[in-house]
Amino acid sequence: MIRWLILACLAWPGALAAYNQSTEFPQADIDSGAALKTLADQALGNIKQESRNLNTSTCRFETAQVRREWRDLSLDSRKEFTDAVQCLQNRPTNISAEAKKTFPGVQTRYDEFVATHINLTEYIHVNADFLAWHRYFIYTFEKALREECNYSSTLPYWEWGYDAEKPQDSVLFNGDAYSMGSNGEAWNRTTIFWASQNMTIPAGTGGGCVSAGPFANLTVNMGPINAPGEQPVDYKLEYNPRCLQRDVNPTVSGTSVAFRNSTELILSYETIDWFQGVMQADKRFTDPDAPRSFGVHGGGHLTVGGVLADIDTSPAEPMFWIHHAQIDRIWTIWQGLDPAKRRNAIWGTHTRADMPPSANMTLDEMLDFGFISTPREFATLMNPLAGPFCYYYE
Ligand SMILES: *[C@@H]1O[C@H](CO)[C@@H](O)[C@H](O)[C@H]1NC(C)=O
Ligand SMILES: *[C@@H]1O[C@H](CO)[C@@H](O)[C@H](O)[C@H]1NC(C)=O
Ligand SMILES: *[C@@H]1O[C@H](CO)[C@@H](O)[C@H](O)[C@H]1NC(C)=O
Ligand SMILES: *[C@@H]1O[C@H](CO)[C@@H](O)[C@H](O)[C@H]1NC(C)=O
Ligand SMILES: *[C@@H]1O[C@H](CO)[C@@H](O)[C@H](O)[C@H]1NC(C)=O
Ligand SMILES: *[C@@H]1O[C@H](CO)[C@@H](O)[C@H](O)[C@H]1NC(C)=O
Ligand SMILES: *[C@@H]1O[C@H](CO)[C@@H](O)[C@H](O)[C@H]1NC(C)=O
Ligand SMILES: *[C@@H]1O[C@H](CO)[C@@H](O)[C@H](O)[C@H]1NC(C)=O
Ligand SMILES: *[C@@H]1O[C@H](CO)[C@@H](O)[C@H](O)[C@H]1NC(C)=O
Ligand SMILES: *[C@@H]1O[C@H](CO)[C@@H](O)[C@H](O)[C@H]1NC(C)=O
Ligand SMILES: [Cu+2]
Repeated sequence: MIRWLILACLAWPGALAAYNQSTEFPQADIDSGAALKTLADQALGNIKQESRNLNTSTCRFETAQVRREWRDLSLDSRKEFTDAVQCLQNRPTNISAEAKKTFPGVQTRYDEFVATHINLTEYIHVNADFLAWHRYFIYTFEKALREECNYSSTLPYWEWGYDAEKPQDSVLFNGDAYSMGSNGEAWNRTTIFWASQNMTIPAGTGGGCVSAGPFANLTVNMGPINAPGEQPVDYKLEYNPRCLQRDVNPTVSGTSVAFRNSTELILSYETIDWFQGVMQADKRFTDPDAPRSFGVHGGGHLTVGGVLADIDTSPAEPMFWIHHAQIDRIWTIWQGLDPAKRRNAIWGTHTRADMPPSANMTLDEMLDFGFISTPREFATLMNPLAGPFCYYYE
């Protein structure tokens, strides 16, 4: 069958090429990242083909923007990114005096993103629009960097697999001028109680404030809300200036965001309910007898720990954008391996894990983006090469 399809393409060069998807890999290739690379390449080939078939007037694959892995950026490009993030953090907010009453924590333009995410947290996680909402959320951030801070490039992504074994030794956290800032200062903890999850988790290698590199002096203006080991603020949008804490955690990364974990996520699930459910460790899709997993989504948040582990407040941590670019990339690869079936696949309701119970979402609904954008139709956010978007991952 496969051979027939390839022959068919050779015989009629103008005919549509069949979409490709490998499903079997040696374990060694899954663990090394070679399988994920193959899947990413196949998905990209399919996406390119799909985009040609779609032939929209607004986005051509050939001229689309390309998002790259952090390590594929030159040192100067890495610094251009962190400079642009700092620029947005230093720009004033222009929310109204009226809005300021409900959102007193918003001090900067950057905080508008943080407050929007805090405010909508219960309606954008473990529900139907989690992936699409975050795709557009990080896109508007990338756009703000370009339009308001003269950033000339695209959002980088963080391939967790490279760092899963020893994230504390990653070039991302070495604390030099070309990093994302250092780990937090070492706190001597072995476990941390995570009250909102009623769960004790293994501690990481830091815990305190980021001490070196670009975000050493960053002031986080809101939270903590659901952070492991922290007492939550009384009102979740209140002004509570504090340092950026990190607790880079090899125990979590080794078991939740290794190449094996992201690759198996992509290979194991045919339908969006399971794919997004396992990605977020949604209890409705978790085998209670299996070893505990945070999913690659929670796993990335907890690998950095500190502010990034506080799901509500997490966009206050600059790692949020490149972690979520990788989440978006993993979804893009999964969609791209079978675009005919997966491009517009959604499942779920409006509320987190359907608590309280709410109606199923539909693609014609408008999604709320708070301070950062007028509402967008769900259906327009399903393809990175269509709707408002025009990018792919390399
Ligand atoms: C599928 O793989 C074949 C063989 O490698 C290749 O010729 C073809 O272009 C691929 N199709 C797409 C859509 O990428
Ligand atoms: C794509 O659309 C343009 C007009 O928008 C048309 O000129 C071109 O021939 C189309 N290409 C294909 C491959 O259909
Ligand atoms: C003020 O906020 C609006 C959105 O609420 C945005 O479109 C506009 O660019 C902002 N203006 C400035 C100067 O930041
Ligand atoms: C962006 O570039 C323009 C034109 O060079 C300049 O006027 C503006 O101040 C720059 N903005 C920032 C935030 O650096
Ligand atoms: C860390 O805590 C352990 C157990 O409480 C203690 O034995 C050890 O001396 C502490 N190390 C440092 C560097 O504080
Ligand atoms: C928290 O978990 C413990 C055991 O792990 C359980 O006994 C307790 O009832 C739980 N508390 C809540 C509020 O769910
Ligand atoms: C942080 O701020 C302090 C005081 O303003 C300054 O001495 C220090 O160099 C800054 N550190 C970094 C990494 O920017
Ligand atoms: C994630 O991958 C690691 C390393 O291969 C493995 O030990 C772990 O069991 C995986 N976790 C899950 C939930 O499959
Ligand atoms: C919501 O979606 C589920 C799963 O697709 C379906 O079983 C259920 O009937 C739907 N509920 C309503 C009220 O349409
Ligand atoms: C805050 O949430 C409410 C209700 O969930 C919503 O109507 C409003 O648009 C949100 N505002 C912002 C700034 O996110
Ligand atoms: Cu989020």
